[in-house]
Amino acid sequence: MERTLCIIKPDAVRNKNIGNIVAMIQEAGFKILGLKQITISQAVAGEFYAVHKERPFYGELVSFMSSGPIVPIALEKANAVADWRALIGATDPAEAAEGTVRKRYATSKGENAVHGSDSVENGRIEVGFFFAESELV
Ligand code: FUP
Repeated sequence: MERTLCIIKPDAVRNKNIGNIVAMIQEAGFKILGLKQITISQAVAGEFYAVHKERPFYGELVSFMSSGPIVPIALEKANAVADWRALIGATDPAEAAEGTVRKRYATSKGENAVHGSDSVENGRIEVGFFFAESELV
């Protein structure tokens, strides 16, 4: 079984879309291994997105991700990484396909409602970033 990390980002939490996004996850057949609501510091957000450190949008991304509560969700399913990315849609909601999470709920390319791991290896690493193994059922 493959694992991937979803994060419901601060914009989607503020817009009261936690329930809508969890419903999409469950209707698509993912098993929820862990789910919590937390607020992260700029330092933690910066660590999570360290791969983007040199990108021009890094500062805004880190500020945004620490601007309010987020909901990390550990997901499991066969082909979880690719299937969750397909359900999320393109980074920019203007380019996201009909029926995707970002098409429905994202505000902009920067405030785009959800995160999804980009590889099987990162899926494992990112689930471990937010959850101890003992928190996963
Ligand atoms: P994605 O995998 O679709 O979440 O996109 P990336 O890993 O390329 O980017 C991570 C996050 O950085 C995005 F969710 C939002 C932010 N970002 C911007 O703000 N501007 C950009 O041009 C690209 C990404």
